[in-house]
Amino acid sequence: MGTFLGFALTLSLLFCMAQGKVLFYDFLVKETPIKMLCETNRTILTVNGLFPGPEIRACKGDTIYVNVTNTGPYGITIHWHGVRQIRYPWSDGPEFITQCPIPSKSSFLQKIVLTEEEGTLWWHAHSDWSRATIHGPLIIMPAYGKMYPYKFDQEHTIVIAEWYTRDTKAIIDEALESGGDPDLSVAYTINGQPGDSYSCSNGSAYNKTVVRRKTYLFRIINSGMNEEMFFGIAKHNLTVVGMDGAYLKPLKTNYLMITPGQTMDVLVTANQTPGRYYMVFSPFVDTNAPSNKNVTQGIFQYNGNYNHSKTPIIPELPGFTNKSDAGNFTIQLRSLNSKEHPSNVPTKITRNITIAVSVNQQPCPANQTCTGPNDSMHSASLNNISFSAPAISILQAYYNNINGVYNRTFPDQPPTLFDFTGNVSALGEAANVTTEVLKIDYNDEVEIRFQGTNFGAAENHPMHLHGYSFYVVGMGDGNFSETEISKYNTVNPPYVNTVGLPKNGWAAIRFKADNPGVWFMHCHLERHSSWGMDAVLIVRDGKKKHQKVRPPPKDMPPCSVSSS
Ligand SMILES: [Cu+2]
Repeated sequence: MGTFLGFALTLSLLFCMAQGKVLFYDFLVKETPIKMLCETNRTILTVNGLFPGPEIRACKGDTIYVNVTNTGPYGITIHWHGVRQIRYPWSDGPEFITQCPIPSKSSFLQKIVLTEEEGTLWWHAHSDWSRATIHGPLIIMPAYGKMYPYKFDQEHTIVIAEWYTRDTKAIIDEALESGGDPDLSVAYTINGQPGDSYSCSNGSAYNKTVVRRKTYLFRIINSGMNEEMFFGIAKHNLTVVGMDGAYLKPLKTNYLMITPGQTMDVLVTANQTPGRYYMVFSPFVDTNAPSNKNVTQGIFQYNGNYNHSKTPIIPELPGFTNKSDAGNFTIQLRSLNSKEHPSNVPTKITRNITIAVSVNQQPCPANQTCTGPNDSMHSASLNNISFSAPAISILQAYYNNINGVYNRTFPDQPPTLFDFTGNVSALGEAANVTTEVLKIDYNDEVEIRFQGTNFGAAENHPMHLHGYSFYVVGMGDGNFSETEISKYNTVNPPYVNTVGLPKNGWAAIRFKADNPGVWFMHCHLERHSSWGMDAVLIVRDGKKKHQKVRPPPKDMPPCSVSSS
């Protein structure tokens, strides 16, 4: 009997045994002691005492309830990254966009409505910089009776994170007050382990034991705060088969580049001489801004008899600054576009938006000392608007018709046209600090062209949209030009929730606005988002009953309680 139960449990981790299940999870946010590298006496905020946090595992189309109880010292929110939350933005999570923080010593029952998502997603805190330690996998298997479009023997989740030596809320609070750079992370971790390249690691590293000739599905999540990463395993090919909760046309490569916010599903076959091989994440740094240039190493280790004491073989990865290798990987990605998983790229665009993406500087307020560039304050913007969060949530203001919380004048085009990626030194670098939303009609077919600019420390910006995945129909260096439209891929572009906008380049995305609600759109580099590289899309209700935002739950966290 015990064997049978064990067998059934193992099966349910691999295949879905029923359709449209309702699942329940408990998340306890709490201060947790942790030993990391040379720090022996640290406390971090975790969910259920785990770093990375607990896995949520569901099937396509399931509904998940997560009872989030906050016992931490300040308010937090949790976001289900890549879940569309059709007609139900109430549980989406970004603070002051769809809810106020869950106060200390209280709970919020969040409802995660899965529909089309299939593959690897993740969840993370979406308040201040708490997501540095509050994050974990959200794995969605094919629906009951359906198969993966590829074969593997075993699966395995890899969560990349950045380790800071201080409380991350204190780091960002201080940086925003002084206008200076926030602390850099000091290490990258693989499933909570920095690996043997760091002092005090005592030679320990994350270790995945493999069996020769077996194929492994690696579900890779970049929960890092501020850096894109290259990844590779010495001597082994990677086949990328999924991204951001959707399937890709299999792409064989010996390295990949993954931005913060992105997830990738990768097949690896253990087909080399039995031995120990390093798997390495190394940052992609295409900017003059300060950055953590360490790497993190885990070990891909064959079982069986061979000389285990030999130093593992190191993979050859692109150098830190190799923009062309980063781009060459990204532009090869295609969606699977099979009969069972078709692409539906919008082709009758009814709303065309161009958004200039900039790193700015704001003048230092009178009677204050600022530690940003040239004694100014760091800032960032979309279409020259540096987003300022209101004191109550935009969703609550929108739903309840409360005036004075936000303006509706986010422009569809950059307010001034200039050579975005050229010499911008003669132009002023300050943006308008304000709270604007972009209103979109239900069922609009939307194209957004993100245009990078050369202000400040230009770099790759992983632009993330809540409430939607979108097709990346085009991408390139320099300024966008209309001649690019004829080169768009409208057949099988990748369907993702986060696109790495190339440094001083552009990216064009398309989606059908079929999910009414209030949806955050922001750079997934935490320092840029904190500096204002954010916008809010309000997709209006449709005319029919099933095209409207559902009513809120009764236990929405109150907005009157201060979060700090
Ligand atoms: Cu950015």
